[in-house]
Amino acid sequence: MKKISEKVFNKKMMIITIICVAFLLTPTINAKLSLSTVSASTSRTSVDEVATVGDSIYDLLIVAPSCFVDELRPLVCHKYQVGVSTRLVTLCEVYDQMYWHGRDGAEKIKYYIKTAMDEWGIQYVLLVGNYRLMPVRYCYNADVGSGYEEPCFISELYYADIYDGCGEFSSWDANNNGIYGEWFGNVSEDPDIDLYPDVSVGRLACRNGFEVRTMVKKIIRYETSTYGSEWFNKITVIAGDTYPESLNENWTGYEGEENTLRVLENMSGFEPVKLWTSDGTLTGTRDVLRAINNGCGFLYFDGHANPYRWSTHPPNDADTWIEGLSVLSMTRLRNREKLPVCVVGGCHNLQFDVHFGKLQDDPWYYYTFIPECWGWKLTRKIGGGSIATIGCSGLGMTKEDKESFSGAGDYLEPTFFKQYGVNGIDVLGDTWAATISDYLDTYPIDWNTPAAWDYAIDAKSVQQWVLLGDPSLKIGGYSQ
Ligand SMILES: [Ca+2]
Ligand SMILES: [Ca+2]
Ligand SMILES: [Ca+2]
Repeated sequence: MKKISEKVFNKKMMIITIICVAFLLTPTINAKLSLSTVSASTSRTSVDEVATVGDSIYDLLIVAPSCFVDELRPLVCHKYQVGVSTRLVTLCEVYDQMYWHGRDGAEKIKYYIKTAMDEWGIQYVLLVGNYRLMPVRYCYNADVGSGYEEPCFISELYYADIYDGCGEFSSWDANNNGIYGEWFGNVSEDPDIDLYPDVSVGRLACRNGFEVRTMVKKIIRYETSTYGSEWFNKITVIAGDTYPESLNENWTGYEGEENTLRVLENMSGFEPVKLWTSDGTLTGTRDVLRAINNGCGFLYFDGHANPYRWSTHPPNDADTWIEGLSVLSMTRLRNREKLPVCVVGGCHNLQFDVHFGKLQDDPWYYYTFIPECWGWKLTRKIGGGSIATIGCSGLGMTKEDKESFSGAGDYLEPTFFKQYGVNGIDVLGDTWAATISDYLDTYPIDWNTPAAWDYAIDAKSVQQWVLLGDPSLKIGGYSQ
């Protein structure tokens, strides 16, 4: 995917002022342009064709409920100022223009994204609103027989995997029954989903205008003030013995800590801060709060979680849990403008449909009764937290869940840091997308295999990997 930094900056600067003024003077957003004249079912057009067809080319598409438009205007102006041409459309406009396309809200949004890619050449999509305000797609790649029986989970990758392998719109519903990404039986009922992202998708899971204003301020401040800051050059990694050997003789070593070492290998230019249970640097929440408050550009947790808290084990001690951070304890973070990009390994940290969303059978056990999930609270926190958080909307999968004993989160998470630290991909959504593509290159999916087995787990690993944050975010900020 083409990076923003490679774009022609000067030309865009000339039109920034004009567009910003025009935008601010426009009482309602007119997204009609030529979108409405284009069939949403046409196949992909090349970048060259886009340049001749469309009146304008946008990098970033923001889709939001109309109640958030005023709060998002400063973000649109800021994006123009840093050379990211941005189009803000309301959900009503999306539904209006996609009237004849899409069976439900999520599919209409996906058709709109496809059209915006074909017409405008957009590379980034920012969805604004939690699951009540902005539709989510539930993916039914089921963990049958795993003991947890998670039939479905939120997949934001659905909005990013626009084209199938033949360049056609990818519905994720091959058998056309309105149940997406089905994998219940001995083979997938919705096989051959491409999964490769064609656009980078992130979400601000805001519940109200106050949270939108908070996130807009955080993003603008991060992109304009982070560059050159000393704190950014640190990476904090937090882990322990994820799978105590006492439970299974194959679980030798301290899996979480081993993964943090793989991450650090990929981030050789950064000063590491290690919090491990094995050497006593991680004894509880206070250690985590202190490390984050000191400032770091990146933050990586690897262990166990639910929507409320992240924890891990000391070495070979399955009975003891060491809590790292919870929705409650993160209110004590005071890292202010020193906002890390956070990647978290664990179950359900980014299950952002908690609180009467897709309630589990036992909301008290699964912590789905809480008002906001771990990943969103950390991201939207005032006075600190993260600038963006990446993790699992469903049950986090690791190599221990696979018969082949390789891949899943153990490959996915260190690969994010490889894409940034080694390959230099420094726009957050591109890093997210490149990580997923790398995973699929390494672990191609065989859809003619049973549910809940290795290939289904590989598919789930990427399907449930959610980015809560701005996909067009310049990691480390802009130099000017
Ligand atoms: Ca289906
Ligand atoms: Ca694709
Ligand atoms: Ca172990």
